[in-house]
Amino acid sequence: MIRTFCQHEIRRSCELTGSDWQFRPLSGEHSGRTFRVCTPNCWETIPGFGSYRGEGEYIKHFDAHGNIRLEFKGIGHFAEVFLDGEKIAAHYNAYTSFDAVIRNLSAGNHTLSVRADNRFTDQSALHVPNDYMSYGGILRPIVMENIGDAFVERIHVTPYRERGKWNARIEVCVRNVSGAELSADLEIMIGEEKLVFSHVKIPGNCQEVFTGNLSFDQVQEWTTDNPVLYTVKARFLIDSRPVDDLIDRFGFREIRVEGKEILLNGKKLRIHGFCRHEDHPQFGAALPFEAMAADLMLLRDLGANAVRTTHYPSDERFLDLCDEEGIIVWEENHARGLSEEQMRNEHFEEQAEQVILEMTAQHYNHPSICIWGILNECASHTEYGRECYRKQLDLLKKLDATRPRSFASCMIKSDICLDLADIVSFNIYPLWYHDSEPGRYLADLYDWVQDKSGGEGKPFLITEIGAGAIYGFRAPHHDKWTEDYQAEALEKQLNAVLAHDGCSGVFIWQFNDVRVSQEWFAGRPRTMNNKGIVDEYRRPKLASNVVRECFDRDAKTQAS
Ligand code: ADA
Repeated sequence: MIRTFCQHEIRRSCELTGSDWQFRPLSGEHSGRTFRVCTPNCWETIPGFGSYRGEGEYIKHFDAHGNIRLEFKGIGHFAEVFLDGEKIAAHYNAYTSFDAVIRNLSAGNHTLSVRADNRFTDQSALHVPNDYMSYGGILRPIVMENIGDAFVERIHVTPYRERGKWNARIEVCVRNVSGAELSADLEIMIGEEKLVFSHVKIPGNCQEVFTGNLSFDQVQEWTTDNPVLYTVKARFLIDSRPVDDLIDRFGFREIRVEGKEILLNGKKLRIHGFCRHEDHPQFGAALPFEAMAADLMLLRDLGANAVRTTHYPSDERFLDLCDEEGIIVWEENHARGLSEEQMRNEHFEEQAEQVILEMTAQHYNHPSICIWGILNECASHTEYGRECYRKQLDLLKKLDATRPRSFASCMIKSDICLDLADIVSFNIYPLWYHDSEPGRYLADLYDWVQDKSGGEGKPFLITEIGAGAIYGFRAPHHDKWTEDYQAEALEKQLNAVLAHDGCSGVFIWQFNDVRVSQEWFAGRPRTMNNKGIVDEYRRPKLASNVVRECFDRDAKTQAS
């Protein structure tokens, strides 16, 4: 499955990922050997490659002809792509899509080679040894599309209310891949409403953005209780003949900050969330759609209404599910815990800003995304770090002024970037990394924020709080790493956060146990981050009952 809805009625597309791929390691003891695999695939799931850090090649033979577009949804984490031996694309970072357009392909069988490299090098400022795993391989689907001389590359829909009515500003980007100027018509439909651009001219090898507005008399808003989605269709016609199209989805909803509140359609938003890594012992980061859907059912059952995509943009199919389920999403660019020295890597700013560009362009229409985040626990306590935060938060605002921006900080009482964010967010671990009493610790931090920190008067979120537990480890002593301790700690932590009237909510760290890179390790039992409320196989720990009770109780309190 590519998306949970049909993206085309005219353009032909098919998923190239699936069976009948070959994997060849290009370094190490196994180089030269060939393995039959199915994709998407993280090579760490191939027997003998559990800790393989190096280069690998995935090969697929397929039939095609004419103009084709290949879209790669996620390759970990340096990618180079070759078609019939010719390089057609390169990309860094595993968590955003990239594409290649090939013109006038001869009819017949062709060979696609996807080379992935998951090594940690100076060229990689974002994928570094860390408290999560940087897997190698084809993490997300690859799609082949048959296109003509031009195709509708993207549609962005910005719903907004004006004089009591809902409107939508629509931007459609069309790419002319032929060498000659094209004269064409463009139709954009939302329900019965239609915009028509007639006899538009697009120069050869150029792209044009067409913008228009539509008004609506009667719409249903997207809310967490009633997440109504609408379909937008763009059709591209040459000589009145439809030659290409693109379909996307959006929701009529408005998210904004007012004083210390986050408002969804004018109503105060209360976050009962989890931080979620894309990780599974059988699939690595290449979770199949069914596994994502199962995670969301579990999250719902735990009383959650929100997910924070830690620490990188999410698979768009998971976002589709969040759109359909009315789950609030904080989506962030890719970074975790980078020191000032790591942020001074010559590639850091360009790589981090590129993720923002791709994340906002590719995920713009998802109504579930209500907060954009950046740079989890990076050096926001330093002047150099501040410059990076400022540039990235400014870039986010330029690309999308409709969503509030934030960053999760661990610079307790030393953060110097809070004035740059719309929402103030902190990661705290009382009862785990320090034995502070959660209520007092939170109140002390909150009071510091309100005292001319630059974050005073803004909404305040706890974006991480939690404790570790090894699944199945129970003991009368209830010491750390027992499920008993985790349950007791979470109860005190959640009660403290949800009782604090300055908090708009919480994202628990974390939903599921995840593998960490052995190069980072940091004393993690099992080379895993064991703070999941469910383990890596999604088996619930004792703390899951505590979370459900706390979230349900708070939901009732808020509703009363
Ligand atoms: C940090 C970090 C998380 C995780 C967590 C932990 O808050 O943002 O990625 O590493 O600590 O488990 O300690």
